[in-house]
Amino acid sequence: MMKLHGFSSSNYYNVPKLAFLEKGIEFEEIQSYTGVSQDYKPEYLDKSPLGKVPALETPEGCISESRAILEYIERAYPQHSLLPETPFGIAKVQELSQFIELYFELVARRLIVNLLTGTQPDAVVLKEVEASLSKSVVALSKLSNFEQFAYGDQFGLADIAAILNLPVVRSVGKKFLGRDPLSEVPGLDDYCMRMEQRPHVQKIRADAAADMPDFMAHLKAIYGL
Ligand SMILES: N[C@@H](CCC(=O)N[C@@H](CS)C(=O)NCC(=O)O)C(=O)O
Repeated sequence: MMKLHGFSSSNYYNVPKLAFLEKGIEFEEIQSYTGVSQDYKPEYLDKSPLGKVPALETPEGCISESRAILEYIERAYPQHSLLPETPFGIAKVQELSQFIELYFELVARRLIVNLLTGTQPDAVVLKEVEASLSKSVVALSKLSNFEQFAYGDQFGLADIAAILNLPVVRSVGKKFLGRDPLSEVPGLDDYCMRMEQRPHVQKIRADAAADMPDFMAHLKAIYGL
């Protein structure tokens, strides 16, 4: 059975986890927290060279990077496909997924430490984050109207990207910008509410909430946060 290494309050870990759940593939979860180095669980570096979460242990070896892991899962388990049938459709789903990760998640991530520790962000960084998110919000509505799913008429990889990578943007917006930038994207709030009703998304959220105290304790122990 595939072994998925990581922790349930990590959005990146939850990307392949949700793909496995939606496809109905059995997998084993192996808890691995961040902070890996030569001094802390160095053996994990053989699974994920930068010590990042997630890593997937397959019978042929390990794969790191959530995008590569998704690619593997989709090809190894074509049932309940998470991609459209046409080359154009596949590219559009990848475009949207990458867009959400690069221009929303990675931007908001700059303030994650402030979010977790309750500290005020650096004013320059905050300004940069706000400017980037404002631009991305306008652009996102050109890629999806979020009418039914993020792309097309069935649940897929773009939904996984949206469901897992956008919540941090809301949190950062509400906490540090005094507004939720995502509410400015037409259709997105209703779409998110619909997605939250999906049973596997609810499992992801419940597991994340259950893991959070342990993850916070880990951060305190390893980084003194
Ligand atoms: N590009 C990576 C990003 C993974 C990532 O940043 N994961 C976080 C946890 S949510 C992590 O491992 N952080 C620790 C670190 O960057 O050292 C992927 O898609 O898998």
